[in-house]
Amino acid sequence: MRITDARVIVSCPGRNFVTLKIVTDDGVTGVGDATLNGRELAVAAYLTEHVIPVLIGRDPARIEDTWQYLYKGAYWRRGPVTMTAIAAVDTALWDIKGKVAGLPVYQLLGGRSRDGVTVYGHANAETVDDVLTEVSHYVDLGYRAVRVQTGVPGLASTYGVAHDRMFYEPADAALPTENAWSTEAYLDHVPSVFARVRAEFGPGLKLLHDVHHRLTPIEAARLGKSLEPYSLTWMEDPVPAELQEGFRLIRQHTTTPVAVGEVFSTIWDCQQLITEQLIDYIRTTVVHAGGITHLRRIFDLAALYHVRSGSHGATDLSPVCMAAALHVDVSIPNFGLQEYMRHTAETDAVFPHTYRFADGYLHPSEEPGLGVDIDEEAAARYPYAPAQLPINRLLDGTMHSW
Ligand code: CS2
Ligand code: MG
Repeated sequence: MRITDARVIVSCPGRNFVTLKIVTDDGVTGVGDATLNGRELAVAAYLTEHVIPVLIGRDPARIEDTWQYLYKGAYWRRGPVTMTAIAAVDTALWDIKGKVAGLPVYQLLGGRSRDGVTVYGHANAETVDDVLTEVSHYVDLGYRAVRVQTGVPGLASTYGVAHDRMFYEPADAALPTENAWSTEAYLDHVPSVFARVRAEFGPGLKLLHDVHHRLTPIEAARLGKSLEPYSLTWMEDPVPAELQEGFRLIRQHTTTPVAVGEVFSTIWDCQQLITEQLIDYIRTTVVHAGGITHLRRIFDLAALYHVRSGSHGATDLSPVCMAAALHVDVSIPNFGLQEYMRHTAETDAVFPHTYRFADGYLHPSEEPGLGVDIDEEAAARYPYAPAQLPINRLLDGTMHSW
């Protein structure tokens, strides 16, 4: 069997997605998500100009060798663009391998370790009263876990509070919109939000919160300590994670579990966080951390150190990524939670898939391969539209993490 063609499909059904489709001489095809929010065309060019030419003629069954070829062969290693491109190839090759074997990919990863993949929803609203209504909505839908994000009094906008409650898309303009931020106002506000939510919904519901890279370690320690009475499942991205040792300071002060990793692209980005047990959940994903092959390595390292998976699953990760993620989630021994921001109907129409939500779980496809594809005719109806993520400044104008 040989790879005879590969093409990059950029489509914008409500938001931009980049998809790699690999074609073999047997006619079997595979797909991989290559979407990097706000930098989509960088990955598309990397694949088109530097990867696809070396794929033609290769044996699609040699997934590991292809991964090593693309990783070591680039000379310039790691980073989100390179690793997203490698991820797309890897994912498409696993799709092909499953189709050739006549098995859903999770069967090639060791089979089921659980009956379903527990997912979390996204309750968000400007006010606490409104967010209570949103939490109730997700509980009624059957979710066992809900992320809670509200506005911050005195701030015009903040991360995680969407215009459309169900579908959150932060890349909202061709050039970055500007947000203003006050850590003091945020730290004063958040504990009261979770006091209300926990009081309303009791101890059984898993509650999560995304800090979105905005604090210093000591500020994160203060936040974690203030949230301990409300027993969160995790506090996400409390600080920018370039300084992995910085998490030691958080650990010294609070038992609120920490989840990090959606912006990581390799095992080396989180090696110290995992091996020093500075985090409780690793949020790396199929699309941004080198595909199924590399993600399995990260989760296997994590399993040695009591760290569970908590993969990113926002709307800017396509249904191709979600389909692949579920095959990993359902099979690994140290699964924690899977983020599940629902895609819009127009996105789902471009990416027909057979994973399904039921009773708080997502269930992977039972079809051979990943159980997802891209409808190229439908995709062509949605041309690329430039869109970038916002930037964030402190009230005095200082650039800050968004
Ligand atoms: C967020 C994302 O889902 C999350 O946890 O961090 O919404 C993130 O902001 C986007 O994926 C960025 O494109
Ligand atoms: Mg996040």
